[in-house]
Amino acid sequence: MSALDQIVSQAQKAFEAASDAPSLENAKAQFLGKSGLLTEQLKGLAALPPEEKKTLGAAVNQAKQAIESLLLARRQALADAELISRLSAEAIDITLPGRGHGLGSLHPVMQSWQRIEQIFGSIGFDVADGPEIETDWTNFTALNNPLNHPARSMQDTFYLEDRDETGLPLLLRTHTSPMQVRYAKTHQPPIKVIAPGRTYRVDSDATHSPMFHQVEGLWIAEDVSFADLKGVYHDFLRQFFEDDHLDVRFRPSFFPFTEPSAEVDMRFATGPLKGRWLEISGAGQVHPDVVRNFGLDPERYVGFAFGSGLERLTMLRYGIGDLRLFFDNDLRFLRQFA
Ligand code: 2NM
Repeated sequence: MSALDQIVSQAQKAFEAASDAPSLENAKAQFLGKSGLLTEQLKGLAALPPEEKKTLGAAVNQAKQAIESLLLARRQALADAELISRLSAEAIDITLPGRGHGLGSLHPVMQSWQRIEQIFGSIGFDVADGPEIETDWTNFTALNNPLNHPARSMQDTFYLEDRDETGLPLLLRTHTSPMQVRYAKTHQPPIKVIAPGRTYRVDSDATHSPMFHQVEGLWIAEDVSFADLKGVYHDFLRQFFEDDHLDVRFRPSFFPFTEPSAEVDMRFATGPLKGRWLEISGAGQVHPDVVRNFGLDPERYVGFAFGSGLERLTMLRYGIGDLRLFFDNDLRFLRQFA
């Protein structure tokens, strides 16, 4: 074997022995580098006579090409091996079934909200929706709340630092009645509307949450009476609780925005709570001053209003004993209503 052939086969062995790219580049330097074995051969040519220089030169060049193609082949082989090992290390099993997405479901309070809209919608009530940040006038004054009423105190109402155009601080609505005011001022009688929504009071214990839901109803026309209120509300409760024989009673009470006013109690005819009177709502005939604040003539228009807590209605419907369960986000609780 010629010296050149020996160098080529030495290079082949060195390249084979290189197990990664850096050691292959080191091996390349041993043969093709500045003082590599083949480079030394080329340097040796200079001293030879022209004839020998020509033949030996051609042979050295051939050997160089052979080494270069061995190098390229080895580089490719190492790159392929690297790719294959990365592919198998990063492999994912695309035949595994997916984890799936939970569908989710409506919170029980929201289910009550929808039920109530459906029931009142079926007897011609519109649904009003409006701001949760309210003015002093719509939340209190228009509803006949005197300026010194305790509900207006900072102990009961969340006030904002921003003020309205009259200079009074804005507030988080303490009931949905301001929505009734907004609706009545922008619609002509007969007005039949419910206003469900979030309300806020400075109150937090086992039976009070600082945010809670209310639904209020309002019916204003020339000829509605307390008898209509009793009929509508009684019928609503029977439908909502799916108890056709549920009883309702009205007890005299006081609200600034209604006169006369009543507390509404109900009594199930069936189920675990059967036979016990339960407070469920407040109601009354809308006070003439409030009708006037709606922009209507109280000599011509009368009507009634009522208000109930959605949490309370929902607890009674499902037999839930603790208000705080609604706000804990515990899936074990919520899944029961999915
Ligand atoms: C209640 C009880 C009684 C009520 C009054 C009005 C309005 F806007 F007409 F004045 N809306 N809702 C009302 C009346 C609310 O909640 C316990």
